[in-house]
Amino acid sequence: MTPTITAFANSPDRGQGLARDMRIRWALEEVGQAYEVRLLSFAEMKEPAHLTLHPFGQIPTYEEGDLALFETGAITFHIAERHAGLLPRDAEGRARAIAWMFAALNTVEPPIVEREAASYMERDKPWHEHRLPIMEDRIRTRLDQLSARLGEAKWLNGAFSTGDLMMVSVLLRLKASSDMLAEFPNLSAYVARGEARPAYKRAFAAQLEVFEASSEG
Ligand code: GTB
Repeated sequence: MTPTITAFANSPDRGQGLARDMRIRWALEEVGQAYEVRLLSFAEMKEPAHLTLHPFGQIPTYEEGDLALFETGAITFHIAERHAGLLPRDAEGRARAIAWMFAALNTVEPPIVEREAASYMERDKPWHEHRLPIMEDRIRTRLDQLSARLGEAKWLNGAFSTGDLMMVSVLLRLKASSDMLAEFPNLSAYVARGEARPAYKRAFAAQLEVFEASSEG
């Protein structure tokens, strides 16, 4: 059954691939699963029809027959469990890959999102210039630790996995809004390896097409 995901009809990132539907598109491309996309306006995301799928009125969602999922971690995990290619076959390797996925979402992404949100919402506040270096230090600590763990390895846990997919996605968000990633050459190269994957490129092109179509109209 072809799953349907939701995405922004007008993504604020103008097709840079930073909205979270990109992670799901990438996972589906990695496993070779075709999918459909339902585009939503901001207003539609808050309407009852979408709220039954996503209690917080956000994108992305994932529908496959009777199954409706929200949260990129849960959706990506579901895809990785149902198809070969995103999780190691052995139980311990799978557990480690899943740990990296959670690390991306729970440990690395929060300080990145906090800095980004503050730059939108607190930029004009008197405390912002004092808080910004504190937030950036928090991010740097995580990058430093991640860089030390990755070392010269290609991926975080042997072969490319859902843990890398999520970590690269999170780091790309930082790369789009700061120069911090460039301070860590092995992490920059890691992200570039992710972006070079054919599945990533297909997913990126698909979401860019949405932006291009909306700007033509
Ligand atoms: N924890 C959830 C998940 O992982 O699925 C978070 C989902 C989420 O934040 N969705 C955002 C959303 O629907 C879109 S991705 N926001 C609308 C709302 O909450 O009302 C976040 C995002 C948006 C825009 C950019 N950008 O323009 O660069 C990047 C990321």
